[in-house]
Order: sequence, then C-alpha cells, then structure tokens
Amino acid sequence: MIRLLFLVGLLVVMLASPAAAHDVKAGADLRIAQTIAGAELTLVIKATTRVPGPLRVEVIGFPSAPTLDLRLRSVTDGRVVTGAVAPGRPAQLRVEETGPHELTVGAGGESAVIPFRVLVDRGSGWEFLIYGGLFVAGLLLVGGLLTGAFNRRGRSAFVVTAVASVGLAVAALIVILDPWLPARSPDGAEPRPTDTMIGRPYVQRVVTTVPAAPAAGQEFVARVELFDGSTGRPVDDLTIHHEAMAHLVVTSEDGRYFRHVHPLRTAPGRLEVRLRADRPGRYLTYVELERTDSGGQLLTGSFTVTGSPTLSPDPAIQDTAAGTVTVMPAAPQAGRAATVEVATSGTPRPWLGMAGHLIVRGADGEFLGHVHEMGTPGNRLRFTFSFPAPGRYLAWAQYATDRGITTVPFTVEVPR
Ligand SMILES: [Cu+2]
Repeated sequence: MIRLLFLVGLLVVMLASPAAAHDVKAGADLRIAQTIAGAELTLVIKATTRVPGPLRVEVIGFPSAPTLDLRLRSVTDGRVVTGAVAPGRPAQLRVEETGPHELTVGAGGESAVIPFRVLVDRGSGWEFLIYGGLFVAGLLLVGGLLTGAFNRRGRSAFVVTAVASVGLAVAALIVILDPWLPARSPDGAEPRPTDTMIGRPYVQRVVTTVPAAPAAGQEFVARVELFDGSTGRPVDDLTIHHEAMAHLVVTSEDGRYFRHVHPLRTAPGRLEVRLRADRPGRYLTYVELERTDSGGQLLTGSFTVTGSPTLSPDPAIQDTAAGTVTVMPAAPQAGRAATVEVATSGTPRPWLGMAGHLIVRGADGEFLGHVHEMGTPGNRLRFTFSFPAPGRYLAWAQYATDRGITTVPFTVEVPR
C-alpha cells in the first residue's frame, strides 16, 4: 500500500513536470531593418504557433514609418494575400502552410522582396515516450490495484508494479535528458546537409549607382550586386545579420557625409537604396552581410558624385554639443583596448538589436570597424574599441531614441 501511494505521488509529480519541460517554442520573431521611402524602419514578422493561421507583421519607425503595402506569397503553392502595416497598426496575413514565403514590402514607389520561412515548432519528438511511459504506468497502476484487491498472493501485483515503475522511469529519464536529446527541426524548415561547417564561398560584389554618375543634390540609387566567388551566380542566401539582410555604410572621403542604411532586396542577389549626396567627390561604400552557414563579410567599394556642391547640410548627422564623447585614454594606443563613452540625449532604445553602434573608419578609408554598446545603464553608451594602427580615425556613434536615430561624429588620433 505504501508502495502504491508512493507511485501515485510520483505520477502526480511526473504529470506536472512534462508541461513545464515542453513549452511549445514557436520560434523567434524575424526582425529586418529597411531603408524605404526615406524612412529607417524595422519590420517584425512575428513567430507563428499554428499554420494555417494568421501571420502578424509589425513595423517600428525610427522615428516614424510610412504605411507599407504588404504582399505575402507562398513559394510552395503561389497563393497570395495582401495587407498593409503602419506603426501601431499591425497586419494579419493568413498563412496556409509552413515553408518558404516571400513578403513584398512597398512604399513611396520602392519595394523589397523578403524571402523567409514560416516555421512551426514540432517539439522534441520524444513526447511519445514520456506520455507513453506515463500511460503504461497509469494503466498498470489501475491493474495493480485490481490485482491486489482480488489476488491474495502479492506476486502478480509485484510484477505489475514493476512494469509500471519501468514506464515511469522511461518517462522521467526522457524529461531529465530532454535538453540533451537531438531536437527535431521545425515544420517548414529548409532541408540541411548534415555537415554545416563547410561554409560557402565569399561573395564578390559590384557597387554601382543609377545613374552611373550622380550629381550632387540629386537622388540616386546605390546598387549592390552580389556574386558567388566560385560560380559567379547571384548570391541569394543572405541570413539576417544584426537585424538586416545587409548594412551599407556610405561616407565621403573626408567623412563629412555618413549614411548607415539597409538596402532593399529588389531581385535575387541585388540590394538597392536611394541616397542623395550634397557634394561632389569620391564616396566609399562598406557592405556588412552574412551568407548562410558562412560567417560575416565586409565588402568595400566606391563611387563618384559629380556636379557642384549644394548648400544643404547633411541631415543624417546630428552634431550634438561638444563634450558628449569621451575617449579613454585620450590618446589610445594602437592594438590596445580603448573605451569610448557617449552621453546620449534621451534614453536609447534598441536598434538593430543593440543599444548603440560605433563605426570607425581609417582616414584613408582602408579600414572600417564596427562594435556594439556593452549594456551600460542610463543615458550613456560605452564601447570598447581597439584601433589597429597609429593614425587618424573618423568615428560615428549611433543610437536610437523616440526622436529617431542620432549620429555623433568625432575623430580620434592614435599616436605612434
Ligand atoms: Cu545596419
């Protein structure tokens, strides 16, 4: 009887624990920064828990975003649903099945086609053993009770209890071992080779502008075309890296012009963004991206702006009051970690997954570094940066507040 009570107690404990150990993880939200219709925004495709069902899409503006027209197409069966999203007005797009989809986002005559996969977590796949074990144990417990009641000799009751214990033990073992058991890929996931450590060739890029020689003060398109270093075919397997398909930094040679934008995918292997430069001269481009299974890459290029200077000051740079940036030590040593502290105007909110970004360029443009804020509380950003060699560096600290994105330019002299 004592043994029986113990088993019932164990059963109650066991029944309570699988629910806690098997939260249905519906995957993470997909966050993609886009520069569209002159706005900097983050598109959020929320995680799905059931398909067929609604797919929720949200948009966060820095500081504001236009209404975006959405068109969701299932690559599997070509089914299309449409909708619109604006800040505070999420869209619900009906999804019929898991797997590859394309979300076309349009505003102000521009559009991006974002490929992604609708995934639904299938659990670890070991639940059947847990629930099977519990089911057998429960069944035999009842059997054991009956056997015990009608059979004076305890032998068969002992056997039944033993089998019930084995059922419980299997269930308990699986619950305990669950974190180490191989996880099943979610429903709708891309079939993957077993060896994912091989990586893919580097991307080769061509940065062009449309028109080929843009004039100062006029809008133009900066186009990044990505080719596989081995096959020469368009590269269309970019993974989301720091919440964007690609980060494009454009600076004038003297550093007075600075843009950090997130180009739109207009075709396989092609990314485009609209820009305007106020002065003629050579402009340097840096593209940060990541191919699936292959790590991050920094691609450099340049283009030339013609014409004569326009007098408009660069609106992207908010030159806040002097003294907001402190470099410690004031004369950093090459190869040694230095601390850069930025006093922010307003409380920073996450942008591209971080509270702050620090982009550092060598005066000649040969070097570009990019680090993130370390998680400093209050209205301060603190970065650790190692300048690679003596020389003059142009730097821009960036952060987002409710008023939009603030860029703080400064220079650092690294002595010999
Ligand atoms: Cu970026």
